[in-house]
Amino acid sequence: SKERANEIDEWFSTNTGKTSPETFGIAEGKNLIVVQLEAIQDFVINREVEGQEITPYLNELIKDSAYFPNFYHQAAQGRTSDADLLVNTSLYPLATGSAFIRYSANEYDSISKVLKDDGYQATAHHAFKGSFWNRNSMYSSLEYDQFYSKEDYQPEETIGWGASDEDFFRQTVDMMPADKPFYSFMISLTSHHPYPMPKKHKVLNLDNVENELLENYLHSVHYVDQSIKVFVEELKQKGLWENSVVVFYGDHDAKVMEQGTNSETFVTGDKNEFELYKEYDQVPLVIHLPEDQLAGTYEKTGGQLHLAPTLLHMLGHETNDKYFMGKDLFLEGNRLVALRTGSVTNGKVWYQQAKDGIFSNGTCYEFETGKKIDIKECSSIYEEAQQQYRISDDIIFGNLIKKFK
Ligand code: GP9
Repeated sequence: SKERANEIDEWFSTNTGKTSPETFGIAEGKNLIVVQLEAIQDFVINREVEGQEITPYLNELIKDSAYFPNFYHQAAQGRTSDADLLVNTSLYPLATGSAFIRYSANEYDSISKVLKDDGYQATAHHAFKGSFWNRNSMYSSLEYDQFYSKEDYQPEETIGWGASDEDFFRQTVDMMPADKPFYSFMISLTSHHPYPMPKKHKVLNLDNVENELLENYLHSVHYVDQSIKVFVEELKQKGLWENSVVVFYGDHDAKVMEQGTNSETFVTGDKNEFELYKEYDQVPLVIHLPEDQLAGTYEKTGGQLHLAPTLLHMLGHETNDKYFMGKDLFLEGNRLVALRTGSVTNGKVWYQQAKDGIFSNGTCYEFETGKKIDIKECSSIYEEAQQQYRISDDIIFGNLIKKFK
């Protein structure tokens, strides 16, 4: 109804678009390179197994970057495509199915559109079939100048579903324009479940890891880490590293926590129930800026929904006339993180949904201590999450952004 549309429009004008004065325009005119990493979770960062670092390169890179260890994926059934939607359009994924498949013809606001209006070239890169997750169609709605998919890559090595990440990264750098500021959105692939790796890439000694899925995952993650190193070196060689904001984040969980196996103990150690819930949805977020600006560890909570305004603000773009639901991560305090799987946090309390989905059957934890507290303490963040899902769903189901304009 018209009334509901007005209500939603009003919600955006009062709740979103605020910029952080310390970071607004900090990377004005720079390129933006966003790398969505397949199934990379945060528990591998700064983690050793039998004396070996799993991600030695990322562990170094985060020292020169803004690193958010308390960052969460918010993907649902649409998995990789949901993470893409969250990051590029700052809307929530649907409760069922993938918006990429069900609503690709909609009008969306997106990082690509904002930057293209400013003269950037915007391209998407993923070395798999262009039709997968209906990307061909969705990316034309997001108005990328070009989507480079499977046929555009000539891999020297194929791992799992397609071109090795190393080939993908190298060849994507060659596709980046030299004459114009650009936005490159890239989706890696090698670390896809169930993480099969050729023998020559299994370089870690994992003799004591009994769970095969976890073992393959760790080998795969280590390989991706080393491919990122190649990627960054290539960017440096081309003079792009110092002219670009380069972002890495994990798209969704890796499904390696199997109850009662040593994969669970590896992942969880002696963590309590609450820490376990958190860790299950934590993915790393690493934002590298020219001259290592803003380098440091940011413990505040945040999620994929918040990236579009954060990055656009850094590049000097206001977003208050856009329908982005997220908020700048560099604004003071924690961001609300609502996971479509039923958890919600604001960095003070954490709501964990029960299997039946009934609010009062869920559990409320104090974020700082992991102690269970009265469920009422979680009711306001739960309500807020529900309200935001309704707004996002109404926008997508009703193609409202088109109507608002
Ligand atoms: C396929 C890749 C994997 O193109 O992005 O998608 P997922 O199965 O992780 O959703």
